[in-house]
Amino acid sequence: MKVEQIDFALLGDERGRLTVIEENRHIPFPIKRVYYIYDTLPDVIRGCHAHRKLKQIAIVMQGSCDFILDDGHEKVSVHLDSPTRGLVLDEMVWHEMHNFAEGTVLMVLASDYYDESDYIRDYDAYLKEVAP
Ligand code: T46
Repeated sequence: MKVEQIDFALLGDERGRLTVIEENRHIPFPIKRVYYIYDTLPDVIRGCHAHRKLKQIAIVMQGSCDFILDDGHEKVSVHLDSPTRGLVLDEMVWHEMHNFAEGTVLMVLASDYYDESDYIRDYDAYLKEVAP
C-alpha cells in the first residue's frame, strides 16, 4: 500500500528550532481537531481501528513510535521519530501504534470532530467494509 508522509520545513537559528504547519498549505484538509497522546507505556498498543471518513496527520513531537498501516490487502510499518514529518492516516486505513519510546508525544491533526460512529474497531468488520 502507498504510504504518504508530509515533510514540514525546519526553521532554525542559533536559538533553537521552529516548525510551522498551516492548514491548506501543508495539510490537505481543514483542521477541525487536534489531540495528542503522551505518557504511553512501551508495551502498550494503541489505535487498532479504521475511520470511515476521517482523515488525519500524525506527527511525533518528541520520542518515537511505530505505526502499522493496513489497507485490507497489505500491511506496512512506519517508524515516526521527527517533528518535521507527518504521516497521513487516510480514511478506511486500519492503523495501530506500537513501541512508544519513553516520553513520546504524538500529535494528531484531524479533519473532523470526534465521532465514535466513524470508528471501525473490529478487524473482521473492517475487512468486510473495505473489501466486501
Ligand atoms: C486515531 C489514533 C491515531 C475523545 O473523547 N475525543 C477525541 O477526540 C479522541 C481522539 C478520543 N476521545 C476518547 C475516546 C476514548 O475514550 O479518548 C479515549 C481514548 O481514545 P482511543 O482509545 O480511540 O485512543 P487511541 O490512541 O487508540 O486512538 C486515537 C484516536 O482516537 C484515533 O482517532 O486515529 O489515536
